[in-house]
Amino acid sequence: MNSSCLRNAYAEGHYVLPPLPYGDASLEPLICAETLYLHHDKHHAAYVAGANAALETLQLINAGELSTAHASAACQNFAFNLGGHILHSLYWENLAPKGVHLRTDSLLSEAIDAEFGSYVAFEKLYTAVALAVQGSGWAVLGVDPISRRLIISGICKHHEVLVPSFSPLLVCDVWEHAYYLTWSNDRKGYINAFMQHINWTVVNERYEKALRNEF
Ligand code: MN3
Repeated sequence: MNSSCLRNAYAEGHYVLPPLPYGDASLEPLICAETLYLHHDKHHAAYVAGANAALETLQLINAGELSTAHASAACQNFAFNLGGHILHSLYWENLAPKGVHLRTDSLLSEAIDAEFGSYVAFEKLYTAVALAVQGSGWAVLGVDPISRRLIISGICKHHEVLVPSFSPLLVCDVWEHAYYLTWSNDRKGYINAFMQHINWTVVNERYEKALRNEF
């Protein structure tokens, strides 16, 4: 993982909810203030609490104070909740109130052109993947750790259909709680608006760190 926001997601032995980098109403009309408040303060907070609870269960098993019969469920809970904590931390940071353009002389811009042909082609594929996620999940632009190439992939829930060691650069939450109050069932409208609010400076920094294997 390669983002500075994750340093604010853990403190003194516990996962913690990082503050939003902007106010609740900053992403209107993409995301209404009520959605942003509920999404951050309730949904993301619940994943933080769930990750801490699952970690505590695993520590009890490790200490012999709880049966190993609980291990499978604890691992599932840990992956789901920590996955949610990580993805949401990345999500808040890769959005900006007015969006920040991708510099055409940036490494990421060159890589997008090389991999997808053009920014427009990238946007089309990313949107298609985000629309195609079945049920609740995420669209992710990331770096394959073997080829170092850019890949667009979908994630089911927070932790399924996930490539190990894949470095996420740009994540879009397509769970209904991310957009339903603002966009109703129009997921495509939400994704199109999301594309206009990306903080490409942050995404390019993540790309450069991923290439340097910085975590
Ligand atoms: Mn969410």
